[in-house]
Amino acid sequence: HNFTKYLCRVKATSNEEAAAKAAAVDADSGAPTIFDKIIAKEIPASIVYEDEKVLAFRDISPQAPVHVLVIPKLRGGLTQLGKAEPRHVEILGQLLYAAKIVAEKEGILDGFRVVINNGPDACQSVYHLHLHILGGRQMKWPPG
Ligand code: TR5
Repeated sequence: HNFTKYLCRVKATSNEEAAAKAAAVDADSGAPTIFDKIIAKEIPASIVYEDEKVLAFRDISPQAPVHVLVIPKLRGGLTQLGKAEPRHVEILGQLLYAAKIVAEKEGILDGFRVVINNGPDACQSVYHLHLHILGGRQMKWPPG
């Protein structure tokens, strides 16, 4: 798991890459993540928005002046977008709408980015589906 984070920050050798990807695949075990503890309020988070279905809180390692994560509260939930099924369509819409509410609250409606890192190749590090809402600075394209 730590290896994946390393890979996603620096250029790694192919051996390291293979190990990191293997670790990341193992990471999607469906086991509870740190985000379940945030939902349960067992560990603190800087909450920006919350309703019955979703929770939005500030990223602990912000990559922009505004960096908020939006997650589904559902238990036994979705670990990554790539595992979504038809039954998830409603929550997926709710997450995206919550992204708009967060952008509005944070005053970044003039420009913000919504990112979902899916799986090892995209440097997903927490296997509980989450949207990154980034803004408050000029964003660049293409992303890295
Ligand atoms: O890499 P992906 O796309 O999976 O995004 C996971 C995000 O979770 C990263 O941007 C991390 O900085 C963020 N993160 C990780 C932890 C954490 C957090 N954001 C808020 N609070 C957190 N706590 C308390 N613990 C974390 N391990």
